[in-house]
Amino acid sequence: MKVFHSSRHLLHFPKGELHDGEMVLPFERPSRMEYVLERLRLRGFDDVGDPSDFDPLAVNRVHDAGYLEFLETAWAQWTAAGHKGDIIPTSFPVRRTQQMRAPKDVDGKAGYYAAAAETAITSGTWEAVKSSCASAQSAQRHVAQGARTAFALCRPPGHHAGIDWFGGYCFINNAAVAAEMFLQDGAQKVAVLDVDFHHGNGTQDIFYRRGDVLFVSLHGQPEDAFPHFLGYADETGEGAGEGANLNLPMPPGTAYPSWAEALDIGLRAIRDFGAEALVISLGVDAFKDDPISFFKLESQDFTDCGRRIGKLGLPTVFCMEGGYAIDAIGINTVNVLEGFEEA
Ligand code: OKP
Ligand code: ZN
Repeated sequence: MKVFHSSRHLLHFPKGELHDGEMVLPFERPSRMEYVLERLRLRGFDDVGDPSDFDPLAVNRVHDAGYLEFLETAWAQWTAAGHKGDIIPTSFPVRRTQQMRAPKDVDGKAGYYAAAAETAITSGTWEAVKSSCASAQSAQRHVAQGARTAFALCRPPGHHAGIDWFGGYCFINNAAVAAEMFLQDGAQKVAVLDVDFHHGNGTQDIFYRRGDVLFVSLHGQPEDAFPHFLGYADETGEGAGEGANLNLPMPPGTAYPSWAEALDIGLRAIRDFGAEALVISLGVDAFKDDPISFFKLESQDFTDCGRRIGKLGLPTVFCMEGGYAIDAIGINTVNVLEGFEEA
């Protein structure tokens, strides 16, 4: 299995994350990648390469132009305005009951485009974000050219990035970009399966009114878990997208037997939908020791999960999302890939 990864992710390293009322070392930190790379090496995944250049085309099709311009220019505006720390949004246009506008001031603009305040933007964030997306794009191209699968080791992750918002450590929705590229290449129907512990609210936002992409997400129920405001089972899509959104929320303490039942429901939906290609939002924070999640999956469960996904027999792109029990993130991630290859 080919792996795409860029060391340019190192350019994104916020000093802190606002968590439990304190600034802590971000859970989503650069060293996560080292653990995954080391495990890949150990298990013989030695075809690890840099992605080709970032291609804005499909990105412009899933994200808002003003939002992308904000991401690209935010740091220059922030420093020009004389601000000293990282960009951390603090004012938000809540529930936009009247039309609210993006301001010129960068502090206000950061809040306008933010879905949460734990995610900071730093000097190198945009470069890292582009390199992360480029890995997803190269993995998609590799699969579109005939490979069965490829793994995009993306950092920062993407599934909380909506049409015009960042948050939950995400800026560009890598999985959505890969799905969009399969459509551009001629697929009629594509599925995105999100196995990260957190609901992929950004991916849902992007495809909610579209019938060409089925979005399936297994996650901690929104009553109890980030991202809090979407992810309920009755969110099934709208208009042309009606029936093309499947949320499978689960309560605290969920272990593999019930999680795997939900996975099978999701996989059946993907088969029934007639997807020609599959993108996996591969977070491994459903793991029992994850510090910010509440499921109880064991490391060997990730192998079985990969096997079940592999049995679908679809061309499949894996995009790295979350996973914060960092000494296990490599084992759990590579277990999914090995299970997939076995199937
Ligand atoms: C990203 B991914 C702050 C709660 C915010 C953010 C979690 C982002 C998860 N105490 N937590 O889906 O793994
Ligand atoms: Zn997550």
